[in-house]
Amino acid sequence: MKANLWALQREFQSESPVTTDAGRDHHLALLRGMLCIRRFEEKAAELYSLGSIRGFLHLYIGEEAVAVGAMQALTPQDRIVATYREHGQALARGIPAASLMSEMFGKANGCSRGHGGSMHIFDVSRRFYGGYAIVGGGLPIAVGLALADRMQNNAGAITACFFGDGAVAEGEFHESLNLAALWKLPVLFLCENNFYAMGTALHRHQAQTDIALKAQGQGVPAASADGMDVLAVEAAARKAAAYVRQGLGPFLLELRTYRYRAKKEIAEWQERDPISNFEARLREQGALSDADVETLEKSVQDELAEAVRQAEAGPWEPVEDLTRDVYTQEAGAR
Ligand SMILES: Cc1ncc(C[n+]2csc(CCOP(=O)(O)OP(=O)(O)O)c2C)c(N)n1
Repeated sequence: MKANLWALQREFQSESPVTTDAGRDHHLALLRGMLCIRRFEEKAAELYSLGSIRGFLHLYIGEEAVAVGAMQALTPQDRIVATYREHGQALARGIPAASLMSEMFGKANGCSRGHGGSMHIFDVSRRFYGGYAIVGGGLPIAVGLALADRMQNNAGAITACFFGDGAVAEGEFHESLNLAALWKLPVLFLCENNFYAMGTALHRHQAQTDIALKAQGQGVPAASADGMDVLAVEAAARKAAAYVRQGLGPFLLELRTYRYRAKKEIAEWQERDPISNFEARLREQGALSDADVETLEKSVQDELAEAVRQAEAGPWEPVEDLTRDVYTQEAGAR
């Protein structure tokens, strides 16, 4: 059994991840998805500096291909657990920008009624279970959700768990992978390796920097893909999700990406920017014109302008709701 798992892993790694046979509409949807995240984050940074958004704000600029590509492999029945840098996953999952922006303003019309803010985006109707400020905190939650699906016979549903390379330093990472493998639970672990735990380089906090190898140590097959290439992410995520869906147990996909930070590195990584590169590729194929780009930009700008309008106009939570969701309410009290 194990031998087959490692063979699957090699197959992932030797794959040349360039294209899928998806049509032009699909490609434009991927591009729009990434563009929407980029523009949303730029807007959020601006509104943060104006004081409209307070608390913490962790942006996803540069990593858009990971959220958008991976989300293609998931169905509405699947569950998603993310980190504190989760605006991208939330938008890619279909949480409306207005609901997200209102949450970041702390307004009652936000998806977590303004109680969560940027790091605690939650939307049960879309099976989006956070948003965790605790590094690695989402992994055991994901394993628990997958166990619940197993116990409730929700065959075919999988739980996708996004986490950063910083989380592999946590005991929870090893404990979660071990239990998921031991009980063959349907968890798709998605490691967004941007090579930094916020500001600490991977090689400065890990003796073993090969994350796929760490997964193997816990009996979880793993593979790596180019997280700057949305089609490569989609292809790898589809394959990994199909494996997990068969009931063979968890799989870990490491997506190598970059969040723009150090000046020297920014220049190098910007050449691999997931949006401008994908745009250039579609243009080369004659699948994208200037007019298309203008239309996409305009539709994203309109959507975000409306999101900000709703966030600004949204009501504050009434004082009476201060303890709501803190203590159990009596039945019918809501
Ligand atoms: C359990 C825990 N320890 C420490 C922290 C402080 N902390 C906040 S972000 C961070 C690094 C996280 O790195 P990574 O998961 O790679 O995410 P990135 O910021 O690179 O997206 C740390 C250690 C925390 N939030 N939770």
